Amino acid sequence: MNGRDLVRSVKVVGSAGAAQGLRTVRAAWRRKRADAVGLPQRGAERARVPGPVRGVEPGSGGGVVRFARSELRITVAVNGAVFWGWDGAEPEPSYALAGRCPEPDPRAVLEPDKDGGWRVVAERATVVVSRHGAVEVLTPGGVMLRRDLPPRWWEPVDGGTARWMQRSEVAADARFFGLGGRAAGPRLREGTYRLWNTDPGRAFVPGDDPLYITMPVQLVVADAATHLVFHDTSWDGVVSLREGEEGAGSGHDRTGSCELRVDGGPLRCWVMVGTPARVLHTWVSLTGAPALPPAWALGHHHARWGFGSEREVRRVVAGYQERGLPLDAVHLDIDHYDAHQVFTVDREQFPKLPELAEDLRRDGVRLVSIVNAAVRAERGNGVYDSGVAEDAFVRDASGRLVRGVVWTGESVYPDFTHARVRRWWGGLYEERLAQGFAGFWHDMNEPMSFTAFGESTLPRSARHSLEERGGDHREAHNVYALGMARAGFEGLRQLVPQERPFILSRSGWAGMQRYGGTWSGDVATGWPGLRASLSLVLGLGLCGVPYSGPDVGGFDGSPSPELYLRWFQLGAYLPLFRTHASSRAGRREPWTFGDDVVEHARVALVERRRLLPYFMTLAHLARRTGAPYVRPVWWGTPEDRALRDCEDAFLLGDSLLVAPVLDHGADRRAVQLPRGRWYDTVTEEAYEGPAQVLIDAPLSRIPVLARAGAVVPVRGSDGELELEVWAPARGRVGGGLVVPDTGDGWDEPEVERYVARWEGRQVVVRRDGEGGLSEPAYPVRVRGLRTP
Ligand code: NBV
Repeated sequence: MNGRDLVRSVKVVGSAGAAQGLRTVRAAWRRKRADAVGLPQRGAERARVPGPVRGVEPGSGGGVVRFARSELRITVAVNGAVFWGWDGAEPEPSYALAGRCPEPDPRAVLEPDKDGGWRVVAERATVVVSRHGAVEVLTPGGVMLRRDLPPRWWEPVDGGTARWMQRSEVAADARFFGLGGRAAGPRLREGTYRLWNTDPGRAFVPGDDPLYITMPVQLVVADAATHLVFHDTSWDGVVSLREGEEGAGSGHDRTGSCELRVDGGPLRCWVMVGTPARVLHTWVSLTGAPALPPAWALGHHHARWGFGSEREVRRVVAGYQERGLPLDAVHLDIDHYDAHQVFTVDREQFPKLPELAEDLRRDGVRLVSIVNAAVRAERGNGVYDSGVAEDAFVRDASGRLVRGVVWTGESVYPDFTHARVRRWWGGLYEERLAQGFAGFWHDMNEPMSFTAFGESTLPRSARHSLEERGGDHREAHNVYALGMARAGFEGLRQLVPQERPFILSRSGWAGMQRYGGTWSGDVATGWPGLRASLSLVLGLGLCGVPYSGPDVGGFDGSPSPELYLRWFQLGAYLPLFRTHASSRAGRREPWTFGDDVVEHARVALVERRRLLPYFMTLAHLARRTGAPYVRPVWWGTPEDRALRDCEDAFLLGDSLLVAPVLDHGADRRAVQLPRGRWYDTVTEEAYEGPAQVLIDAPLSRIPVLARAGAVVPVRGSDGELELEVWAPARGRVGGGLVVPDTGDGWDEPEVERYVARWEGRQVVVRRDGEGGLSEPAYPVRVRGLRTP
């Protein structure tokens, strides 16, 4: 047991009593024993490399290159993504892909290259395979983006899964992003990042790694182009990154490097090349469009572990209402369950939940329920009984149910890698809907099991269906939560077909955006935690998961009024805007931090409400294009190297640049601007980028800048849509998109396009539609006119 495990076990024992502590000790031993008998022992291994090339077999979209000891399949798909797989690996089956694998692009052919190698020339990238199995990806102009050296496998002599390693080089100027939700970043500096979804067991800070969502997805930004590479294997692994260095014109550049070591599974990957926007578009065309949240989910949410009773929920909601503070959703945590059991209600403290839900709904507030993955292993618990009848729970190698420990005590885990089990689980949301819940918040689905020592999850030997192919937890672990999200999503589609499901999932994997979003998990209260909140949202967005946000105020402890406010101000510009905290933490209602904070929080809440049509538009665009709402400042200008290193500001869509205050005591801050004119949205002062400018950031607000020419849909004081237009620079044309949607159904509103231009001394806005230019149907307000 290492020091950290000890601390964790002491914490669990201390917080949940001696009986629970004992359970975690027993569970840890059980896990150890199960793995001792259920896992193949690591014996002698044989190392292997592909060896020299022997021949090729051309096929549609590419073909197969044969080597002495392996073979490499390369296929360019019609969406422009390039697939390659060693040892016969094909794109399917895959948990990441949405539906069927895209068709091969018949224009891409395998042709001989110099020195006995081969290449495939496609529209957006050229792939060159050397005669020893190195694979290079080049831009169409021939600039090298990535060079994967020949892989290496270690195979157990007596059969079984091979481990493998792949080392790659990237350009000296390249920067790494992605790998799921990481607490430090979004730029991933030199270090080792693990690929194993993990509850850190305590509130986390930057540097704690891994966290709940890991993904073998790297987005690499370099002068020549951006590329995304996805190694499609769900097995445990580590990625070691080292950024390159440029020799300041000396010609001695050091390339960046990446080394991926994985415990098993196929060695196969997808690469897509282009601009960041193009790459993300290709990525979601492969792994699925991000689910569209219902309009209410883009408002403000208040969550709390430990409301404890209906009365307390009503009291907090009334607190918002009495002060005229906008509120759109309230989340109930495990304390509203009967003895912490999922899909139950504590009837004493929450005797009339449907009535409460209805009352809140009348006031425009939705109720969201936590949904835990583990089920208390006890006869008489309806979910357990029906799950046993359905044979839904994970078993060990000898066929016994695998038991873990969570708040409910000894618990079992549904096997979400089986379609039948997902259907059964999805049906259980009927009970939640009957209680009046409108949204769902999946927790503890790494999956988590409290443990006195060792890993806080299921034994690696635990058996899973893996869509009836059969396998164990080593392969199923990282896709467990993805399966749970799918179960919830598909269940809700059946139960309430007219509504868009709302699901947050703490853990997940590549493709999770198809079913919903996520939140930070237990981010530590403190300034470093505030910073981590932004890193997570940005990083996840670059992996195709655009909807997320932190626990505003942090999960544990008590933030100072200043920290709380700064967190609140940041949260107001993130897709999920939710205050939440642990049952042991201090209060999080804005009014508990004093009069100034309430007034400043009110400004943030009112501004969020005003921006709702913009957020809704961004949600629709994310679904159609994969572009996250929250983007690094380099999104549109990745060639601007100063921006690549900027981690303390972000673009909200195309139009706004948000510069949160992340430091204690700051009342102004430096902001790195991309090229073009930017207006401070409060003072209307104009700045010209690229530049670094100092902007006031009094406690009452964080700097938000609007791009000159932007057309931003906002909610006017009468609640109707208005266009806020920021004057283009003279001689320039601006514009923006609007997707008018205020609902939670499946209507497909049209994307409206607007253009803004100077006509004489006026800025004029027109809708650019099928029949040409027309007057907008909404009121228009032009701002930024003071600057010539
Ligand atoms: O359900 C309680 C908490 C929840 O408030 C939090 O948001 C999750 O990240 N949950 C973790 C379980 C905590 C177990 C220690």
